[in-house]
Amino acid sequence: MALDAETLDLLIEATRTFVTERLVPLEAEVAETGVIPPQVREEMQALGLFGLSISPEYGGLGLNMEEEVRIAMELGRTSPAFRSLAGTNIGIGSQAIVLAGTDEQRNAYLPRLASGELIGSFALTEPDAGSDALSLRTSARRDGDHYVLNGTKRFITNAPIAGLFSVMARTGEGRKADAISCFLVEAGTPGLSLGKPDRKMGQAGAQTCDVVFDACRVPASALLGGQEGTGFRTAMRVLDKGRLHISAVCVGMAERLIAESVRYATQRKQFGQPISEFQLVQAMIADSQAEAYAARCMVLDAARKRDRGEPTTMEASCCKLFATEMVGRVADRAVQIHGGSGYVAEYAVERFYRDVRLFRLYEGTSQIQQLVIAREAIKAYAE
Ligand code: COS
Repeated sequence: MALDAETLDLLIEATRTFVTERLVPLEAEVAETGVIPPQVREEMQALGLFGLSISPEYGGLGLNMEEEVRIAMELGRTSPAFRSLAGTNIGIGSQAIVLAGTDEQRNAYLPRLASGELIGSFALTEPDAGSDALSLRTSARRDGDHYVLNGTKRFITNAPIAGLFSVMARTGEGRKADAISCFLVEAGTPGLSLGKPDRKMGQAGAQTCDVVFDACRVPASALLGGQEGTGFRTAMRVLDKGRLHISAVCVGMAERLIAESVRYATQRKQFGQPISEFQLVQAMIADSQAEAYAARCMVLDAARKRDRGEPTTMEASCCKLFATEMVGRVADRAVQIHGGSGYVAEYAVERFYRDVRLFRLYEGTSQIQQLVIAREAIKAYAE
């Protein structure tokens, strides 16, 4: 454990209280306006949520993976937009620097990412390179002491508020990992511009847009780790961790959906009794509970394995596949238990049903997780 048990319990408790008392009451407003009130960001900063996974050396809490997923489960119990605000700093927006940055890069950015003063964003996906990340086209051409970036990144989480982008760009030819490098590009660099905010099916308040590089010049010191050709493998390692974190968020959301379902089912009466007394409703609650518990166990097991320093590429994908599909089924049952009320915006489950759809898509679709799992399993069992 990176924290002693008592401190971890206090942090979990503080996060739970913050979620329940502060964030849950704001859910409807954020869904309506698409804006998270600025004070919420400050309160999340004060709790240390932006720096969960960044070492104390740089001002973070330095949680290990088990500790991080336990906090992510708490954050999962409310609208995913809140988690998303700190999510890139905890995960994909900081971890490339943690894993592969030079000392100068770590010193320059990690303290401000850990405090939440700076928002980090991860720019891998492109209009023609989604699941097939190796085929990305954004280029970085060396020009003396600089690189010049050209290309478009798509669906970039937190881009509208980001101060720093980890950008995967091509420094070589061909569909191979060695051809891709990672650059740390600051917002405001001439040649970097943003598209208009995406209008999404759900997760209002979580902001995404295109990031466009048009002859964007960055100093050679912006090359992550000072080494060309390592960006793709770093991105994959970042995603191995991110997929576990997202799985934990899905566990928290599933538990919230079950709580909403039980609350409704015990209050709603039909045929002269609460609908929770009907076995067909109970079956839906039972299936959701069993599946959420299975996902919780998987995520904790994979996180502990990662903390022991063992490879967890396959386990992370197993968790991402199971937990994201699971929460989709749980949300569907939650709407079913709510009946017609589950289809109207007054009830949280209507919104969560739309929100959770994204989990099966970002940080690798379910189909990409299947592909990774199958490859790793075939390798392991063939040995
Ligand atoms: N950790 C470290 N290195 C990894 C890795 C991992 N988890 N996964 C792949 N690599 C390395 C491979 O070892 C390989 O290196 P070598 O060239 O030295 O052999 C290299 O990266 C290329 O990998 P691979 O040959 O497996 O590439 P493929 O195109 O066949 O598959 C997938 C790569 C499909 C797994 C990858 O593109 C992917 O995850 N796509 C989804 C992208 C995604 O999640 N997007 C979400 C956007 S970010 S929110």
